[in-house]
Amino acid sequence: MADLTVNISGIKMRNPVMLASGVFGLTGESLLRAAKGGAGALVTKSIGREPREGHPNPTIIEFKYGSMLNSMGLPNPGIKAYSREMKFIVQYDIPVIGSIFGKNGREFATLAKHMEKYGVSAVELNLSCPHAHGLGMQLGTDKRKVAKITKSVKDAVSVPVFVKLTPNVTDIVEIAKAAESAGADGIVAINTVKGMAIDVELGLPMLGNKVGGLSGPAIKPVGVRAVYDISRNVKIPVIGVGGIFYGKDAVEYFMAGASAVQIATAINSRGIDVFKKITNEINDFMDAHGYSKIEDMVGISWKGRS
Ligand code: RRO
Repeated sequence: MADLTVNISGIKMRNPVMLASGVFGLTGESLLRAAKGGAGALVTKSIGREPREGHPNPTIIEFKYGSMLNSMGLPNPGIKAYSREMKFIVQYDIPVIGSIFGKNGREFATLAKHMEKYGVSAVELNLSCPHAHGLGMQLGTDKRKVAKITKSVKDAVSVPVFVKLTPNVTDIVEIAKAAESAGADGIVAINTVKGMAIDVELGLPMLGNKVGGLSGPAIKPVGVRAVYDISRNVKIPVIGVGGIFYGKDAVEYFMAGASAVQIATAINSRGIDVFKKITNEINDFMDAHGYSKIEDMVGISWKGRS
């Protein structure tokens, strides 16, 4: 039996398979279900200052083989009301990471302080949602804004600060480096890939918001490439996310340079105990290939072809 525990910037996890930010992290009860399903840590849905309903329906389209296009539009109850969900989940013995979004450094810092008060182990800055006006990737595609927001949050809280990046940029490495220089404790890569689908019978966009973010198996190579390039150029840990459905997908991300992984879309196909399933599959792979700890696999692909 391999050692599956990891320590990411001081956050100790029983396994490296985390719940990614998404609709599954909106309530305390659904976070608990992911914990019982075997997650090593939980990331909340992204929470903002005020309650937000999100974009008009339809907000999710499912494709063949498990990929999805969403434009939820950051629905959330607002940071004050979210204290109820946080009070519920922090009683359990599992790291909770508070995902937050705002429109500038001041707003992010205020949200981070609330999350810290609620007892999170870390905050994750959503600088990458692909379809929200003045938020998410509209900030996260500008390295100066990424640095400024990261620094504001670092100055405001003492818990680790992770920055979640968008793949919808020319050079993701320069954005990751800007976050690192501003004090980020980890990079999370990637958020969804901006996309669109059209109903050819109606001649209309399928999503209420017209554009959305693609997730699931279709984007795994995009995520692996991002993690590979980022992790070779920063010293802080990289958490890989995008299209991980099976243990070998997670192993691919470790070998690209990720120290842990996050799962969201796979819950829809494999159920809420997908975390246990993927952890067991990682363990089987490690046993079969003689790896004794996760670290032994991290970044091993770097020494291959140039
Ligand atoms: O809520 C969303 O629509 C959403 C968010 Br906050 C995000 O970061 N990424 C995404 O694909 N959808």
